[in-house]
Amino acid sequence: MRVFDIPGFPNPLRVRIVLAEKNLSSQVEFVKVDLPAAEHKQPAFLSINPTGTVPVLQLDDGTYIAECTAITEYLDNLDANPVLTGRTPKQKAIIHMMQKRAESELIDPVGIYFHHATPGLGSALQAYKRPDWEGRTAWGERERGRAIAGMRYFDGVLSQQPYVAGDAFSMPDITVWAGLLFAGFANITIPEECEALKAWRSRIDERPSVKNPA
Ligand SMILES: N[C@@H](CCC(=O)N[C@@H](CS)C(=O)NCC(=O)O)C(=O)O
Repeated sequence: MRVFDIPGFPNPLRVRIVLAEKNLSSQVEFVKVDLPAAEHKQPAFLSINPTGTVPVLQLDDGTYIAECTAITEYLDNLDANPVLTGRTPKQKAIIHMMQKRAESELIDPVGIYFHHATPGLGSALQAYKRPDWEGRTAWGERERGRAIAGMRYFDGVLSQQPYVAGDAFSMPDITVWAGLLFAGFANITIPEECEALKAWRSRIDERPSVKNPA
């Protein structure tokens, strides 16, 4: 298998953590995509992922799978022992629900703020994402508030249970963790009073897969 990504970036890390959780790191070859140079907006990359984002997983038969959720589902089920995406109908449904919230209420708003209210990854990429770039947009600014509201939501969840989808670590924990990492890059800080979220993050920071992703 091959993974097209760039090391250290939040969404690529989601898949690299999954690879480490599933002991698959040695089975993957990484192909670096130069995001600041907008390589992912050129025809060659768009032909493998029309959305123009990383990561993308390439299977040995040539199939390309984009979107961290889909890649995680695939990797988690390879050994018929899905520990990150649920086994029972109820587990699967709750994980899916929290996964959607982790994206729509946290990591996606952070990404919009980063690319539409800050210089993001620089002018080469802004030429594709925001050809009219002049500075901050009201839309981008508003997403900052949505990301902070998302942090407060997950703080409430984590004050009631040890992990985002319940009693066990699963895919949405990885997504919320990556959302907080991305928020740090964008200078969005976790509100002081979100003690449960901060304590959870400290615990997740210590997981072997997070300390040593693929
Ligand atoms: N929903 C996508 C998000 C992927 C994403 O936004 N990746 C970032 C890297 S952290 C990216 O490619 N950004 C470049 C861009 O948006 O132009 C997924 O789950 O894979």
